[in-house]
Amino acid sequence: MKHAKLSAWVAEMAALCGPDRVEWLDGSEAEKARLEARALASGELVRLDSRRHPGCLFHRTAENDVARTEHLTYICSRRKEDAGPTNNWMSPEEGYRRAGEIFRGSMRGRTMYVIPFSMGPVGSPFSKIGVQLTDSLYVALNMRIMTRAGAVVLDRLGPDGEFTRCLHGKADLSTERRLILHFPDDNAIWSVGSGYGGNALLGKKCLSLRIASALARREGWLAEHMLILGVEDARGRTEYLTAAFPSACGKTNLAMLIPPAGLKAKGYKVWTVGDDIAWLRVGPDGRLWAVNPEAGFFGVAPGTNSKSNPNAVATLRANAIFTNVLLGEDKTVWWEGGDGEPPQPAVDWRGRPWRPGLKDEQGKLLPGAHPNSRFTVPAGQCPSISPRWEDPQGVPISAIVFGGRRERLAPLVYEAFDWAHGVYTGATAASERTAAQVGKVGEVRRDPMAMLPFCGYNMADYFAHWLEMGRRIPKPPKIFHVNWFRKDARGRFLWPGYGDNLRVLEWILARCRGEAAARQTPIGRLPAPESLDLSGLELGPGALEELLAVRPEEWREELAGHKDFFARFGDRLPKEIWDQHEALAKRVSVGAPS
Ligand code: GTP
Ligand code: SPV
Ligand code: MN
Repeated sequence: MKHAKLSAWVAEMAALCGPDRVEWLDGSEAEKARLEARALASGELVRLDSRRHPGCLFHRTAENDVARTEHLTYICSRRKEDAGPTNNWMSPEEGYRRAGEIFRGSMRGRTMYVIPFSMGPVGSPFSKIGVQLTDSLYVALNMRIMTRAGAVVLDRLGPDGEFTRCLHGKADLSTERRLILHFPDDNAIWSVGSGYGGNALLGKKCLSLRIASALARREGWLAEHMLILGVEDARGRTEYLTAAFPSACGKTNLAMLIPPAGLKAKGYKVWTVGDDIAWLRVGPDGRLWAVNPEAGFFGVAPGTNSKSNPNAVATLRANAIFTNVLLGEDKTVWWEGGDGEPPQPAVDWRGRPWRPGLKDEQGKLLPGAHPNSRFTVPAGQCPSISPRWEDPQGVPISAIVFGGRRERLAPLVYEAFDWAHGVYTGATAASERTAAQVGKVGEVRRDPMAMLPFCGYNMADYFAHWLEMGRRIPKPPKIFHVNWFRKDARGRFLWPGYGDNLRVLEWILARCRGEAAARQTPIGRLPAPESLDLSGLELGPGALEELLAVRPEEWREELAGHKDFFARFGDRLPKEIWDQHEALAKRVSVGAPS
């Protein structure tokens, strides 16, 4: 079936980029073998040991290209104010011109792959179609894992279906000639000069969050940086929740949680629906329903081991692509916080010889794997994958959880008083910067709904849209805030995290059913002393009190940060956000006992 607009666009982009060949991908197994063989021959990919890592590949990106580059990421809306103060903006004309100059002739000697893909199960009412053009085999092979790609999508698109036009090229991979541009008014994405995940796999953050969030606002739904999981109890009842944490703050781990020994008797089972992105719509029953638009996981490797995340380790047994990890001469891979001993001899993420304990000139320990090294793997291989993960209708959501990485202040968990307060709680979430983005690691920055780098329009309008959604959902989920990352004075985590986080989810879901007890505080409802099940858990002395402490004086300081952040939006910020701000200020100034 011919789609005239699609053919014309591909021809136009090929004329701009000048590839030697244009190849349409069909998604078949034969095609996968062909692409892999080509990438192995060129050295772009390395085949791993077939016994230890069957079907797995290794790739190293350029040293200057190992994380998303937010300072080179732009929203090219027609009007600057529509991008808002938290996004970089460029006019569409300037964007097309500047990126066009970099793209021009950049694919000479290369093949341009045409990848039709669906975000969401093909044919689901939630789903959106994109077509990505790329000169990277690594990107093409990753897109085949992360999305539903190939001929079925073209069939679905028909002769005149809508699709997001996604142009990607490596060019010379220089940061001087790198731009990640979004054109929400044109339903288009142009990304040039990077081969790294979130910059280059355009179905992920670019389409499913930045472009989709703008679409979602127009169409009355939500595109969010959230995992989706189901908790099944001993009686076989499954309840679902979504959670928004910033990059590298625990979404993949929570989505694949294994119940801790102490809760074993209760017979819980956690089902993974998605680990990074959720698209949410109001269902016919008046509840909020969610699908995971992705088909694979692009997860953080360091820290993944058979104790912290056994499901991820099992998922990674085969057919994975590992990026920027340590590579042994024996063609096995390893990362800091991974299982077993690192292979020797081995080369690090920069391609240099590496051994444990190796230090740089300043005496700093050098890691073998980059802190943002990643794996790509089909979601269907995950032992905890939900039987409903590809349900075209999605799953019904009982609770929405916001969170971040905060050493201090934010307690382990609290419940918002209502939807509007929940929106305020999400909008004021903050987190310490991680290695998933270029910049100073550890610095606290506000990251509303974990969407700061991913909202494709003015965040003031985004808050208004969230408030509006609350009015449009007859049976809205309850909203919560969690923080697994509180530390004691000596810098140790107060909460064990990982599997033990189920204890918090248990309280959250019980609250949604009106079952667990809570204590009213100025910031929200916290677990009443005996309402968290801590059986089998040994916390340090005073740890629980500290984890559940709410200190009005600390919150008064935090409120100043909220105010500074919101002031950036000027008149565009919904009045309800200021109302919530004032109400919170009043509650903490009264100084209710902590
Ligand atoms: P993105 O893929 O970047 O969006 O990240 P993510 O939110 O999926 O984060 P992920 O689950 O990959 O975890 C990132 C890091 O946080 C890893 O090093 C984990 O080991 C660590 N981590 C995850 N959950 C917990 C937890 O409950 N407690 C502690 N202390 N660390 C955690
Ligand atoms: C994140 O940074 O939130 C990720 C990885 O999930 S990336 O695809 O690079 O955005
Ligand atoms: Mn993410």
